[in-house]
Amino acid sequence: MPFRPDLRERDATPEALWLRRRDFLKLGAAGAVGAMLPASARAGGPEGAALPVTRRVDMAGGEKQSPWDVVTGYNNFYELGTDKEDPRRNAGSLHPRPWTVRIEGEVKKPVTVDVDTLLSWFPLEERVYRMRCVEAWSIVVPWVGFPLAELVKRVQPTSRAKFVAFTTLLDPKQLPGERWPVLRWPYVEGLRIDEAVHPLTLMVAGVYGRVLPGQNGAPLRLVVPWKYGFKGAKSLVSIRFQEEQPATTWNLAAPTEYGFLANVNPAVDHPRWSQARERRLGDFFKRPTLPFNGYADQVASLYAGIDLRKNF
Ligand SMILES: Nc1nc2c(c(=O)[nH]1)N[C@H]1C(S)=C(S)[C@@H](COP(=O)(O)O)O[C@H]1N2
Ligand SMILES: [Mo]
Repeated sequence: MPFRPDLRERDATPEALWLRRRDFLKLGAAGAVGAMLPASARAGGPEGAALPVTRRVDMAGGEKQSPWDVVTGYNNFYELGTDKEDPRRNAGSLHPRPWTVRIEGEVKKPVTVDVDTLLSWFPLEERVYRMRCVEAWSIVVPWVGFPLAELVKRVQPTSRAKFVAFTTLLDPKQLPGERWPVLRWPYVEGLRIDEAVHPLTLMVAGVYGRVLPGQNGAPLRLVVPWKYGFKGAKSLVSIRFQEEQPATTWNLAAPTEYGFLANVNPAVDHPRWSQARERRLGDFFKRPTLPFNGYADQVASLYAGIDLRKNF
């Protein structure tokens, strides 16, 4: 499949259709039609091993959480396919355990560690966040994870650590989409160090109290709720501290469309569509998109003096 710069826009609206199909499957699951569907196609509630959660915080202003079926069935994870229902269908090829993560680069205490050992170092909390995709849909998700700041404290960055680079697994056997040059693989993302240690920045290992499904980036992924969803790199194998600003996958693919900061900004349109409004999956009407996805009071000061039109 050749690289198509419009690959994502074609997905910008048909989620209404997708949701109707899910409703149909839900109805069908109760009867004979449901019996014929593979388990993966049946709509249901949270599945998977429960995670020990020590604290629950609602950071979505009491908004209704998006259903499990939507959070785990309508995904962007191009390594598992480019259609929204592909990642759930194809997640079986990804083996998130055992799994090793490297914490490396400009730190005093680099470590290569089994993901469950890493998770045992930190109390896990549930954080309900609004999530805004660059494609102008949004969801409300009860993530389970720990603040990246806690990990940063533990590995002790050197004074040269100005940025953090995140790298997804490169293994076409587990992530078959990597056989096609849709994007450059592995998927890479990055944050400034001050963004990385911001208390909202979460390393996520679960959702809805359960261990993260493959399609959501098991066993460990990044979540930065004031930025567009593409910053949240999935299925991480490396977290590297470095002096230089890291390359990022969507910026490499289309630098005029996707910047490094990628802060949610209703005032800066994508060159091919407006970012002023968004559709919460499941809603009929669109709603206005909020600056920094509604987290401006907590993060706007990080960008004081920066022209956010130029630095989109
Ligand atoms: N490795 C990897 N990470 C990724 C992506 C991807 O294609 N590959 N898609 C990104 C995009 S565009 C979004 S909106 C979020 C979606 O996360 P979710 O499926 O858990 O909602 O994952 C992000 N992380
Ligand atoms: Mo996205």
